[in-house]
Amino acid sequence: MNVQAAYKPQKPTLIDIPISNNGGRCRFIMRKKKLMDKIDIESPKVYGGMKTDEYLALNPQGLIPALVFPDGQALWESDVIASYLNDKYSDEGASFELHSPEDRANDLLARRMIDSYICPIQGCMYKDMDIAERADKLKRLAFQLNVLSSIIKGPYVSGNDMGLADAALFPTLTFCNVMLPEVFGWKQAFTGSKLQAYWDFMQADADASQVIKEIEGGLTGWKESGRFEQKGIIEQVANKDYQWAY
Ligand SMILES: N[C@@H](CCC(=O)N[C@@H](CS)C(=O)NCC(=O)O)C(=O)O
Repeated sequence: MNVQAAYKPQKPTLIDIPISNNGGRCRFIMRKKKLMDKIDIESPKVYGGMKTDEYLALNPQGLIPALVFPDGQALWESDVIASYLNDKYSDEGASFELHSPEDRANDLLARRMIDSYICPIQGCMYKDMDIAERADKLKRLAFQLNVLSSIIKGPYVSGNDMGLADAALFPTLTFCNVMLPEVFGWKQAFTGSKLQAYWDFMQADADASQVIKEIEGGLTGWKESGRFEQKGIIEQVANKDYQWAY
């Protein structure tokens, strides 16, 4: 899509903020492929925010991340950006290629789990919503995390090789790992044993750990600014007519 925007990137630029889990998926690939000098990262503030006409001309969904180019083109949807980076820079840095149709299918399934089932309800951990909706979505999140656990082959999502699903999963798991215990009182975020082992494995990866720190930093900011009180979440969770911990 061609746009006339006041902000003109000098090189391919990921529009993103550190707390973004969908952006974290792209930032991990950028780190693994050593693209940090080739691709800039800018906040959507350079367009005045995500809902301005300038930004909506690039990403009509008004969401981050987006990958914008000096010629005015843009890509959006983190899975699309991740696939593009893997394709465009296939010869650089780490590989995300998997070697059997079965492993590739499992990788795609895990990415579908994140994009179609988990990210659409993750807001139950931190967005405004009424108590019944939050409790229902939290229950669904607990179920989906267990489904996710069941498809992990280990040590990576699809076995011995890293795939694009590995970039997709751990940033969202970071949200769960912080907020499910701290805000909703879970004993541990990952009750599925394969998911816990997977989380431990990814946390030990230096590049993943950088992205995890970026996201955790944003979540600490939310906590310190009183977000969970302001959104009424702490008050809702005190209501024991609903189940909050799984
Ligand atoms: N399916 C989209 C989801 C993008 C998305 O929801 N991004 C969040 C940040 S991680 C966002 O922009 N939220 C702002 C909002 O909901 O207004 C993707 O994978 O890129």
